[in-house]
Amino acid sequence: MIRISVAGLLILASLTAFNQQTARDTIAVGRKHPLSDWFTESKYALFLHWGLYSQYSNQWKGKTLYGIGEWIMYLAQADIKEYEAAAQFFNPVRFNASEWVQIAKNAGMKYIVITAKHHEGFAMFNSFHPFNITTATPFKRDPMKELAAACAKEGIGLGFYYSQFQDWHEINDWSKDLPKQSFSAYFKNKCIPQVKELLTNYGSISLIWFDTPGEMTKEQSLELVKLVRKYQPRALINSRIGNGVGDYETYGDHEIPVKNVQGLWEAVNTSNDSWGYAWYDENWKTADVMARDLVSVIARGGNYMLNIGPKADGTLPKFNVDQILTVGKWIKQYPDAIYGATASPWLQAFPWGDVTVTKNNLNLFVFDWKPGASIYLTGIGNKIKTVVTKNTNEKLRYSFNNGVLKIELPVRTSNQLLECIRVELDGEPRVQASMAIDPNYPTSLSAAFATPEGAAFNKLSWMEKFGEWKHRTVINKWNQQDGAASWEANFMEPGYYQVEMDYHACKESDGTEFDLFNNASDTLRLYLTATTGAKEADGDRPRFRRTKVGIIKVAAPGMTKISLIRRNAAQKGDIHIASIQLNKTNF
Ligand code: JFZ
Repeated sequence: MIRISVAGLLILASLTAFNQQTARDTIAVGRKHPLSDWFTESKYALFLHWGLYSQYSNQWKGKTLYGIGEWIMYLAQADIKEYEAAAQFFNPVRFNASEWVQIAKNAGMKYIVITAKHHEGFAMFNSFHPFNITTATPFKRDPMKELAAACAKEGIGLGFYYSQFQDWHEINDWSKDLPKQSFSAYFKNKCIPQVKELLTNYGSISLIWFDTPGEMTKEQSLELVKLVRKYQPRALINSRIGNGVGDYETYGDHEIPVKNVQGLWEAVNTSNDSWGYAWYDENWKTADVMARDLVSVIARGGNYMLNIGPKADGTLPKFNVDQILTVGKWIKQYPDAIYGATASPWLQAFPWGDVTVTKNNLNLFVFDWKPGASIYLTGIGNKIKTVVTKNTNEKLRYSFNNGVLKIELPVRTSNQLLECIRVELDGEPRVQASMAIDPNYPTSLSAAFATPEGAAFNKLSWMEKFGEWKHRTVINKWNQQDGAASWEANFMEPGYYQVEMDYHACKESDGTEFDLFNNASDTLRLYLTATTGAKEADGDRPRFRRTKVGIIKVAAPGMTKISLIRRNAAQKGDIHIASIQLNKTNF
C-alpha cells in the first residue's frame, strides 16, 4: 500500500500557498520618507518572532511538525478552538523587557521589531479583540507596553510586525466548522482597529512591519498608510505592506543581494532555521557568520535585521544570545565601519571579503584571512595615505600602481572574529569598479555582473525546505545557437586558471555545449550535464551544482573579456548560470 504522510501533503499544499506570496514587493522609485536618516545609520536590528506558536514550539498533539515554528497552526491545519486553547497556558513569567532591550543594545542592535500579531491572529498586546495576551492568558501583562517603555529608556527604536493579510484565526481555508469571514470584513473589523491600537497606545514607534500582502488591493494598502501617517508620521513602513506603497524595501527572507542596491532596504534572516521558537532547531548561526552577514549587507547598502525566537517562558535561547553578544563586542572595535557606513564602491563582494566606506576610509573586512597572501583592489582614482589594521594600527605592506592596490596580509592568523583593514585615501573614494581576478583567491564572476546577449537576467527564488528560502541571480533563456553572456575581468597575473561553473540544468538540457572565450588567448569547450532529473516544468526547486569544467590560459594581465556562448540546438531545455569561478592553478 502506498501511503503519503499527511505532513508531506500539507507541505506540498503550503508550498503552493506560500509561493503566491514570494513576489518581492518593491517600493515606489524616487520617493523618500523625510525622516529616514536614523534607519540609514542604524544598520543592525533585532527581529523577534514571539506568539502562541512559541508555546507550541512545533509540536501539535504530541507530534513534531517540522517547518518554521510560527506556521504551526497552518502545518497542523489546526482546529481554531483547539489552537486557541493554548492561550490558557501561555504564561511567559520570565519575560523581562529591560533584559531583552539590554541584550539587543549590547549586541550592537539599534532597533527591535517584534511580532505584535503574526499569521495565527493572536495579539501579543492589549487589544479590543479578545484573542490577545492580556485577555486570554493567565499572564495578563502587555509585553508590547513593557518593551515600548524599556526601548524608550535605552534609546532603542521599536517597530511592530503586524500580519495584515493572513489571519488564520479569522480567515482560513481548512476549517469547515467556522464561518469564513470575508477579507474586507476582517480588514475593517480587526486589522484596521488593531493597527490603530498599535499606533496610538505605545508612544512613538520607529516603524511598522507588514508581511505577506497576498491579494490586498492598492486601496487597502493605502488605507493602512493613511493610518500610519496620521498617528505616527515619523514611522517607516516596509514594502510588505504591498502594492509598492512602503517606505523601504524588505528583501526576501535569507537574501543578501549580489549587487549593491540603491535606496532604503533591509535584509532579514533568522539565527537558526525557524523564526518562531522550535524545540528541535539547534542549527544556530555562529558569531562569525552573523558578523559576515552584517558586513555583507552594509557593503551592499542595506540594513540587517537578525531574528531570534524567544521561548514561551519569556527567555531567549542561551546559545543564541551568546553569539549575538559576541558580535556586539566585536562591533565595539569598529563602530564607525558599521553604523552609518556606506556601500562598497566595487558594488560586489571580493573573494577575500567585503568593503564598507567611512568618509575617506575604506574598511576592508577580511572574511578569509590567508597569512601572507595578497589581496587586490582595482580602479582606485585616489592617492593612498595609510594601510593599517583598524583596531591595532599595525602598518601593512602594500604597493599601488595604475590604480591597483595590492595589500599583503601579515603572516599570522587573524586575531579577530572578523578583522578589518583601514585604507585611508586622500578624499572620498573615486573608484572605477572592476573585478580583480585574484591569484590567491578563487574569484567569482556573478551572473548579476554579466552582459547577456541572446540570454537574460533572472532571479530564481525557491523554498529548499518549508520556510527556507533560497535566491539566485542567473543568466538563462539562452538562444540555443548563439545565446551569450560576457564579463569584464581584471586579471592580476597571467597563467592558467581552473574554471568552475555554478549552474542549474534540468534533464532536458543534459549535455548542452558552450564555448568560453578569453579574448584572443584561449577558448574552452564546455559540456554541461543536467544537475537534476526533473524537467524544466518542475523547475520551481532548482538544483545548483558547482563543478570544475576545464582550464583556460590567460596570456597577459589586465582587463580581459570573458564570454560564454551557447553552441548547440539539440538540447531543448534552458540552463541557469549563477556564476563562473576562476582559480589560478600551477600548471
Ligand atoms: C514571512 C512569514 O510568512 C514568515 O512566517 C516570517 O514571519 C517571515 C519573516 O516572513 O515569510 C515570507 C515572506 C516573504 C518571503 C519569504 C517568506 N519572500 O518574499 O521571499
